[in-house]
Amino acid sequence: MKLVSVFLLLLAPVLTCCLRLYLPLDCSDIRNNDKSRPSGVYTIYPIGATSAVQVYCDMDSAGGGWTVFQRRMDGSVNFYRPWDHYKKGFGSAAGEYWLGLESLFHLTRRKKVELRVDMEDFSGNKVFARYSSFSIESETYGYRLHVSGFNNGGAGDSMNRHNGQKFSTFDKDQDSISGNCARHSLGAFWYNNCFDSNPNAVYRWGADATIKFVGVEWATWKGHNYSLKTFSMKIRPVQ
Ligand SMILES: [Ca+2]
Repeated sequence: MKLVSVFLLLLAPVLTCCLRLYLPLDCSDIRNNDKSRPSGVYTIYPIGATSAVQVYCDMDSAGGGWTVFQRRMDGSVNFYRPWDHYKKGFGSAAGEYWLGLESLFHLTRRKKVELRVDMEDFSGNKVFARYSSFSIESETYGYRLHVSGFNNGGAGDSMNRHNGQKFSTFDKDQDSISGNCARHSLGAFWYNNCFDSNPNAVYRWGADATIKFVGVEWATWKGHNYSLKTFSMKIRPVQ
């Protein structure tokens, strides 16, 4: 018995070391480890061994390896939430969710990443926008957004207006107007004065000219009275 205990004690550091080495930081680690892995839900460790979190990995778009940090698809999750929820994340990786600003900060801090935004309307049209550089600052600096290097996949550039902005929720106003963009727009985002992109707003099934500025919008593609069917934001290390 004693010998076994001593053996396990000696083995512990080895196990700890090598298990930690194997924990994927993001979806690109998972893909690089096995290129046959399909798109789906995986566990990643964006802030180290104790930070396990489930995400959806897009292994199909442009070579795969994308870590999805925001996803809308059916209106099943309420996205009108306070700061604390946007910091920690909410929803389900198999469906609609927000990964969380703290995890996102660590993912963009450890590696240089690009951003891809995929969207679809209710007629089955699909477009995207790609940005060669994407990062956010820490909570101390309001999770300020840095996004550049736009590449058009048909969607147009609805992120440029948000570059350099801090993140805002209805209970934490860090936008560029005297009013509260998150409250006006029923969402949470890197609002400016207020937005071209409002992906965390109300899921409301397509076009409706009677209620503008509160849907899942990407203005440079569909304007401010069309709420999209699917929307996802994802990052991948720059190769
Ligand atoms: Ca304000």
